[in-house]
Amino acid sequence: RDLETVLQQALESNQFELYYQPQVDTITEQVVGFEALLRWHHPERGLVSPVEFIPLAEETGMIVPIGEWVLRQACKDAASWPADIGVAVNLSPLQFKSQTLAHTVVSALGDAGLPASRLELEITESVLLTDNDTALATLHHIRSLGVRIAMDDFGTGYSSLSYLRLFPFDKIKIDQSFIRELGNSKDCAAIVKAVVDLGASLGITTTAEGVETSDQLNRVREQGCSEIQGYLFGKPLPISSVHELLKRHS
Ligand code: G
Ligand code: G
Ligand code: MN
Ligand code: NA
Repeated sequence: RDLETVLQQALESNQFELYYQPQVDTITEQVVGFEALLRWHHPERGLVSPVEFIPLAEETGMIVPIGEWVLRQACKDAASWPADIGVAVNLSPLQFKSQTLAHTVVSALGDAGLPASRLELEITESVLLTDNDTALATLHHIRSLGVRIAMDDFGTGYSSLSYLRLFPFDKIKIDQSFIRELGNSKDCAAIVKAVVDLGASLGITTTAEGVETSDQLNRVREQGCSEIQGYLFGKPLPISSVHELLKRHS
């Protein structure tokens, strides 16, 4: 069977599941939200990483219905969490091509009963690389609903700075590669500091990704990152563990 059929059947037979990774306030160390991360329970191969199947879903176009499922499921899950806890969803460039994305977002929020302010959408610069007039218009429309837009994997692309001029992002997520080297590289520390300061002067908050040690936490806190995400506070968790964690949230 071709890939498209396999992914279609995976979707129809509920083989996809969302895991959630905590996002934590750097100062209070309280959970403020979760990033939804897709998992595929393949009947023969077991748990398949999105690194393996997202590219295939993009090639076949199946990322559009799969992405819609992710958005709807994440909004439904988040609607049962405390009102101060948000949810972040990753979007692929192809989801902007369908021209129905803004409508899908409105519909997902409405069906779940989730206020727009609790949803954040993460995009990489590749969304703005091609056909950026349509993508930009869609992004503006979605942001006008009150949904926040985050730039993911910041610093790894070709011209991240010019994208900050193209669109009023609400959040910058500093790529893990910079955080990993924080303790060993003065240059990485200087880059993280510069991104935080740049964000602050543009009114954009910053999240440090891939924080694994308390030394890294201390460093990004000193540099003024407002949130962190990483194994130090938690790996991506199944929804049952999210509910356990939230029981302790006050
Ligand atoms: O935990 P992790 O292995 O989940 O994620 C690997 C990669 O897959 C990351 O780059 C992440 O952004 C991407 N990814 C995870 N879930 C989704 C999703 O629902 N949609 C898209 N487009 N990408 C996702
Ligand atoms: O590309 P994006 O930032 O959406 O994907 C997040 C990816 O980073 C996921 O694969 C997630 O599992 C992974 N991740 C999150 N926190 C850490 C961490 O502290 N260390 C490492 N090595 N990976 C992480
Ligand atoms: Mn992400
Ligand atoms: Na990222």
